[in-house]
Amino acid sequence: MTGSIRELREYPAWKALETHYENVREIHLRELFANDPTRGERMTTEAAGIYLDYSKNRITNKTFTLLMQLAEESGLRARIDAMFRGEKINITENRAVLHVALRAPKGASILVDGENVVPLVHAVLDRMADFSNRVRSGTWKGHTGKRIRNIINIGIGGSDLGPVMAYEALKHYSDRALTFRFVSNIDGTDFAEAVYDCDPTETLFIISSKTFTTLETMTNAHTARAWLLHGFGGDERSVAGHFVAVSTNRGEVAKFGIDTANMFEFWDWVGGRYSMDSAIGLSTMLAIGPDNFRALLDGFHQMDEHFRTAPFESNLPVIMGLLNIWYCNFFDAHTVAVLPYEQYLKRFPAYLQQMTMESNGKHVTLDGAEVSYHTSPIYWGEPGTNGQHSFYQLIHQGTRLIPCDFIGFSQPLNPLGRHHDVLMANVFAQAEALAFGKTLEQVKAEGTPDWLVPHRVFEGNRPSNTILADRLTPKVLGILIAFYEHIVFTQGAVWNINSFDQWGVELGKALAQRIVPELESESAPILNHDSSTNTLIRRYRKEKG
Ligand code: G6Q
Repeated sequence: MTGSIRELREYPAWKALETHYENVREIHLRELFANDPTRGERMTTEAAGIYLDYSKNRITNKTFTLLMQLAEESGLRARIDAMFRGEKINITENRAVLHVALRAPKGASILVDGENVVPLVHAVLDRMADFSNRVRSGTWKGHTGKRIRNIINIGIGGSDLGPVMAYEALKHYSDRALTFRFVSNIDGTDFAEAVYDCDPTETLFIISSKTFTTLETMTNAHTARAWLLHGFGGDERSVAGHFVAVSTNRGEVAKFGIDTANMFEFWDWVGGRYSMDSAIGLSTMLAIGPDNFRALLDGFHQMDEHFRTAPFESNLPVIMGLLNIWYCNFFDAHTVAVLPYEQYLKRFPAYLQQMTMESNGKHVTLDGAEVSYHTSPIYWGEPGTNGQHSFYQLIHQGTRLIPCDFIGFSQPLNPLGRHHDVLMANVFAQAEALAFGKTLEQVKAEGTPDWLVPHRVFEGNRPSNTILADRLTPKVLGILIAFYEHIVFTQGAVWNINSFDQWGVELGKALAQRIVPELESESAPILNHDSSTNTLIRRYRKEKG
């Protein structure tokens, strides 16, 4: 694969960036803007309904050119093409990576092992639409003939975070006659609270699990089954009207007792964290209806096409991915804050945490060699303006460099007096304050007593991107998610890592399986862990009563 032969740090562009960094690291954004009055218009780009202002980054024209050169040298173009062609770029699991096929229009052709998968995708979408229409209209009845009022998605990780985020993000478009809940945690509280006020005769469970073997999901699914049966006096026939499954594993679904006619399929070439636009999005479709779901997919597809075809210099995800590399690998920034100024996007940062960090939190290259540079930064965030009254202090005046992505919309979904103008004023003000700060002279000129002056200085020069779209519609949400998916892809390609496996979650899972019987056994078990783990287990056993 291109890029795997030479060590990243040996690329001419990387070496040039190292030298260039030393020349530009001290340059202040104040200077960059003062020397180029058109910077704020020039360093912007727009595609698929997204306007990106990247002018408040610590870059010059030369930085931009070198980053583009880095993308070329690391074989990004070939990697993009390989993904869209359905090549098995997830080499450690020998799988294609084709979330882009989930939103390809009818009539497109994407081959996996010689089979066009696009018709399969559309067949499942049509079944999902039919099912959603029946539930939403009340034609689908529960066991006692009542219509469904509560929908509970049981899943975890990629089978939960996307559905939760999308439900919250698109609540404005959802059917308010239906209540949606999401159970993920094996902590019994999650399930108990989800069903607290639900009537089993009006409740539908969606068991969402690619493998249908995940410990948390299967435990919650069995608890849900028991809860339902309890409500129906043990009548096993009730399961059919109240359980559906989303999975790749027909055998396990049948074993659980769900009629496979009520199973919605997806495929091993859809990674969990890239699956919210597959049948894993069934809860989303139930909430917003098939037409809105198709608009969401169309949004994804528009960004896919932009990523696939646009020259790197105007390619939104490529630019953003490279800027992240600039800060992560040259400025040694450890994190990226994603700050949506849109209350409906309150779970978007949590969703991005998995997408970015599970994808690019890797320590070896595709060849298995230890990397000699940092990979994924830590992604985190909260909606604005709430974050401003909490952690923004550190971003403005702390000792760490935290590049920020501000996300805002021109039109509110709930227009209320001045609210939206004030909200957006804060987006622009925060980015301005971070970039330009407030100098010692300015603070003094305000008549601040000398002893207080240093506390009130903002050094500025803190980078941010401002991402604007017109309105949070299903389509725009799709565009935004695909935007970040391809940012992650760009980073992973340059770092020459596999963004599509997640072996790092295995060890803890295996150790937990070993410890469960040690906690449950009647008699004191022989413990062979380290002294800390042994002591913790003994203390827990003693105290749990
Ligand atoms: C995502 C991961 C992981 C996965 C969950 C749930 O990319 O693979 O978060 O989605 O572990 O897995 P199942 O869908 O198989 O239950």
